[in-house]
Amino acid sequence: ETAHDPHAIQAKWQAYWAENGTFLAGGDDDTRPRKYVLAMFPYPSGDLHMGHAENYLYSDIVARFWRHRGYNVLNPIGWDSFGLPAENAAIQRGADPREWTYENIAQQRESMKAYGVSFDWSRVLHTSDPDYYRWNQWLFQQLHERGLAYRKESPVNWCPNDQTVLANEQVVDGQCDRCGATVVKKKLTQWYFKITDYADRLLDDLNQLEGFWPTKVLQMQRNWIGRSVGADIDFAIEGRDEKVTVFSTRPDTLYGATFMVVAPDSDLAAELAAGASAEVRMRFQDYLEQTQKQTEIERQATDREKTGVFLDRYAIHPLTGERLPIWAADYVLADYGHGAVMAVPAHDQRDLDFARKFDLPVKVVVDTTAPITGAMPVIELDEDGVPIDVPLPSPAETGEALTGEGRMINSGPLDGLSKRNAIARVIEQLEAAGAGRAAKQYRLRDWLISRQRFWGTPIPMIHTEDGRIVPVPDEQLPVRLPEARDIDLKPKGSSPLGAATGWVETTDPETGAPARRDPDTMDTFVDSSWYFLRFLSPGNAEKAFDPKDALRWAPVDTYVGGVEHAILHLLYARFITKVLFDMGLVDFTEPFSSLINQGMVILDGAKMSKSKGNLVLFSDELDAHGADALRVALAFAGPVEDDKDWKDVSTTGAQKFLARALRVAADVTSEKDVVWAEGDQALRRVTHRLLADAPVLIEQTKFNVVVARLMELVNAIRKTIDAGAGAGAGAGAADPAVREAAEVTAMVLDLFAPHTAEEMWEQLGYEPSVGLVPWRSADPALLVEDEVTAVVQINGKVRAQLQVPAKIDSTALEALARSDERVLRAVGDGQIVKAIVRAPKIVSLVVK
Ligand code: ANZ
Repeated sequence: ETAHDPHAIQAKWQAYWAENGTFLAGGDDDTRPRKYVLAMFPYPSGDLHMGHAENYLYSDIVARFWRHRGYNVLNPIGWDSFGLPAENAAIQRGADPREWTYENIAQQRESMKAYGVSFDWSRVLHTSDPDYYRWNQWLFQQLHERGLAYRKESPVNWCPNDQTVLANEQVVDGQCDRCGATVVKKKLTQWYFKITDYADRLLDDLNQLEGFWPTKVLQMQRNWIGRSVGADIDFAIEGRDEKVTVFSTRPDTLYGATFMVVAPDSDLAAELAAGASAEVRMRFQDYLEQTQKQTEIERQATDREKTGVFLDRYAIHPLTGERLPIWAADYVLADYGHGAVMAVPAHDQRDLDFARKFDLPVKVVVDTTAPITGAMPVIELDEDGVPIDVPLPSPAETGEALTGEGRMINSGPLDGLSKRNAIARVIEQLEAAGAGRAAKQYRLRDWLISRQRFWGTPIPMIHTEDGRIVPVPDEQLPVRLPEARDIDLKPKGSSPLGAATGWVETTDPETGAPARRDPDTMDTFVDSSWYFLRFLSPGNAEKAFDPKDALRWAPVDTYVGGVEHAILHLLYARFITKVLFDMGLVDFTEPFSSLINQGMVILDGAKMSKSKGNLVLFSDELDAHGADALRVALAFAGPVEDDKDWKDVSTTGAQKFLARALRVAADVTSEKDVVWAEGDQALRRVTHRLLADAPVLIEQTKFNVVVARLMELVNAIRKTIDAGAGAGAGAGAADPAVREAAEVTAMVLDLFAPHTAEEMWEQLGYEPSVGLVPWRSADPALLVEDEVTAVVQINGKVRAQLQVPAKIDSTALEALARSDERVLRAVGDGQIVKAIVRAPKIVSLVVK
């Protein structure tokens, strides 16, 4: 027997699928229910890697599954083809980023095709194509029209290496998430998308996704949005007309505020210092310089020695009229809340550390030893059982802030109240005094979308000579990128497009006067924030997408991708979806109904990377083992969300399994019209249990379990064939159950090893494609559990026999016995005084 050549059958079936459009989504006239399955589209940097192999495998399993279940499935693919790596590679090699990008796309496309993914290849998109990014420009203008795209000057994250700004989301531990350089702050005027307008909806709508998205991702999104609830409190400042507002999550502790702290790098600090003595001004200036050298992380580290300067200015407590000294200290951040806090050292650890360092007063306003409703007070007893009166510790002495709950003290009208009631009461008081109100704060910041780079979507705005900023008229879209060869791409702190004179110079659409294009390009996360909608209306020249198509297909039913996108991409896509909903263009508010995050493929416990030289290359593995073996090995390697160590991924094991599967199909000798019911019952049970369980397992994304069950079925088929060899007509290879099992194997194997499955299907005498075969339903009669006969004895005499499941437990068996008619009759007026039960076989009753 010759071993099968995976590459030959791959080529054969891939050509068939392409020629027959096997996996194209059905059109408008297709009446089947629809499913939209999507793998996060790749970035075309070099060839695909093992992470992609996993990603497209899982989404393909789901897509193929739904086709068998009778759905009209859309499983499209495209490329996220703008971005820095293309540009950097281009700069290093002197190549054109466009050529580099499209060469990589061609290579990745080949790999995907060789991998046998059932994509709808008629809908391919590249975000760097003008007919895609034209709609990015449209989207930008839509946001601009609605006040959701705006310019402001503010300190931004600046990557000194890539010479561009970064969104907050792209700064990881103070470093550029692309190149690892330490990110610095720089004041620039940039374009922002007003995602903060949607903060509440972005947070609250996560509840809809509970159970459909990984809990970890939901939590990361919640933390990122970071909603805090509390109050804004206004403090009058001596020698200043305007009040200063602080945000506090603990307004209940207002009576414990003993000083105020402002962020040294805020405008407020500079202004307050400017009104102080020359000496204070100098000390403040020094301190500011020190602060600017610190990263945000360093500033927030709790174990750091507190630093700060007294500004020699005073705030007035809004309820008591006390004078509170104002300090500048770096633990207060300029861009959170209002850049100023009321310091309550008794109940906030940072404030306490600061107060102890600089000898500021500490005033306790919450008695944390007092019992509070809903919590059991901890009462310690002495030797005689008399409660020990626990004294309230002094934070000034212990150095530990009292952060727990308790009852208010030293707080005038708030005394005796719980935290919750005190918060409500103090907000009423502040409102009455015109000195405060309930307020919320978010960690989320507006989305900075301008980039000073070439390879991206040009921002479709024009700066006129008289200082207006106007949209490029719709009929002039797209604003195309110029040819790269005419431009110096080296990063120099401003967009290379600004130096492309012929490109940047334009005219004012209203007056015809000379004007300049906005030289920046958009963050590529704009491109990926709505691409899933473009797949629905491929090539539409009038619209980004047709709302009718969106109504038909969207939202995405199953989205598959890496957990590295848990915040950025998913948050932006959710935001843009809500904007499109508000525009009336889509009828849903969440883009991805369910989300699968695949684990990483690692090697010997370590992340693979080019720099470590431990890369397992996708195309190498594909060449060596063929697509099906690679797919089966990965699917079998473990639960979807787990990391998979490549050294535990057995492509040889997978190859052997596939060869066995092919062989059983080849061995079948019965005709297509055999009566399955006449086949071996034990084998039929294995087959039908797989038919019944696989749909549940697939929906639970337990793909590895389904592969294991397929292996079990193939083994069972082999056993039946071998056991029946020579046993006469209708046995062994001729057993109808063998044919049935082989056919089911082919159908289910299609999810994992589609080329082998097609080959089996053909062997079994059918026309292709096995990929479109309707799922066979399991015969309930073959699913009943194994049963055994249990006997019920009464005083030693057998009175009844019961058919019970083999797995029945003693309690259930006894209950069955006691309620059996024959048993009831035999017991009559007697009393059951004892029952001895040995599940599943015997129940012995003693009756008196
Ligand atoms: C008084 C107070 C008393 C506070 C207390 C806490 C405990 P989250 O939960 O992160 O929103 N804060 C406000 N603005 C700040 C800024 N720009 N930089 C640093 N800290 C700032 O934290 C809100 C709390 O952090 C606020 O509540 C404020 O301190 C501080 F027993 O006000 B609190």
